[in-house]
Amino acid sequence: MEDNAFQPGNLRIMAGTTVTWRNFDPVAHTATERGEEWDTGMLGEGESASITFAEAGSYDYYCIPHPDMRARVEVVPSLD
Ligand SMILES: [Cu+2]
Repeated sequence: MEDNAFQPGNLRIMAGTTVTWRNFDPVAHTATERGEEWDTGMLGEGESASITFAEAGSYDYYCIPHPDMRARVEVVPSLD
């Protein structure tokens, strides 16, 4: 999370991968799945949280305080 954006934005990862979000901004952000299947909770400057994606699927997420911050994690069974 940097400059009020998820960087990098969309990710394509293999099932079982752990993704870590770290906040480089002075304001707090979250990474929250649209259906609230997962949520990092509020992360202040310098804080981070990790989510492990066990199952394949496409997960759109956003930041609760800044709904214009959006991205997607695509989890695939294997990377070809
Ligand atoms: Cu935010």
